[in-house]
Amino acid sequence: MDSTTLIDDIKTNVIQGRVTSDDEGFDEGFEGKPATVELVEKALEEGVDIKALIVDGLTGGMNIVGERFETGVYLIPDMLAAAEAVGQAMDILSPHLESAGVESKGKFLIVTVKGDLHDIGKNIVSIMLKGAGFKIVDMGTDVATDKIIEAVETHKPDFLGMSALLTTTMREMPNVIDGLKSRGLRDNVKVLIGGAPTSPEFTEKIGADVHCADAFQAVDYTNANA
Ligand code: B1M
Repeated sequence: MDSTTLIDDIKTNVIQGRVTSDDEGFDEGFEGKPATVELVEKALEEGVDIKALIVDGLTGGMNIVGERFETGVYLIPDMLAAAEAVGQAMDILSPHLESAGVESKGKFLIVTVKGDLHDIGKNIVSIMLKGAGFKIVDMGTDVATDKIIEAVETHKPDFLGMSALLTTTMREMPNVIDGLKSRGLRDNVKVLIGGAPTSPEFTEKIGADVHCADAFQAVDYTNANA
């Protein structure tokens, strides 16, 4: 099987919410066929480009899932099944993205902001940065603004990455930046933001340092500013 077909198959299986070959999928005809986990393992064996696998296969699949949710074709359990498939795929890919024994280039604190439970994108960013040689402090999802500011004070990270997937929760980002300013911490840390509703314009407006459309932009920025 060529690598494009393999990546397309991974994307299809994410859309079908199929983690392993035991899962039926939403449409007919998938029973018993290799699913996301088996296909990702095969892709690794065949030396498929991991970046293309993540961007076109996993993220591409989740984007279609999002469109189907928006148009009412998929419900929340369907989104969760797809999210589980991507999560397990990233668990398999993670050791291949983390370069062993690399001296830390700096400390990176990463969170999903208050009120927001989406963590797939944040986790991909974390894994990629770990692979690029940064020490990661991952505070998880739905992290209160005060807790983020306290963690910047305690951990003294070189970078703070904030993720928000909801138009309502992205509004917490300027609160974090204002809190950092009022505690005299803003100049000690570079602030990166990401997540579907964020944009370069929003980044400028709230006084963050950089907008990252994907995990690769986060790696490029941190490497350039380490
Ligand atoms: Co939610 N959800 N969801 N959801 N969900 C969206 C975001 C939505 C756009 C779907 C839609 O309507 N089309 C919509 C938001 C609408 C809006 O605000 N405008 C939405 C909604 C409405 C909701 C609920 C409110 C639904 C409900 O309950 N009625 C609810 C909210 C829960 C909450 O957070 N409080 C909810 C719940 C969920 C699930 C729990 C079911 C599940 C999350 C599971 C999980 O994360 N563990 C889920 C999912 C899976 C999605 C979609 C389908 C996929 C998100 C995703 O994982 N994308 C999403 C639709 C979509 O985005 N197409 C949707 C793949 C991921 C790799 O991309 O997260 O963008 P992304 O991350 C990228 C970049 O953005 C960037 O790099 C990443 C990797 O390349 N990036 C960063 C992200 N963060 C970064 C931080 C950085 C740098 C880069 O810092 C350095």
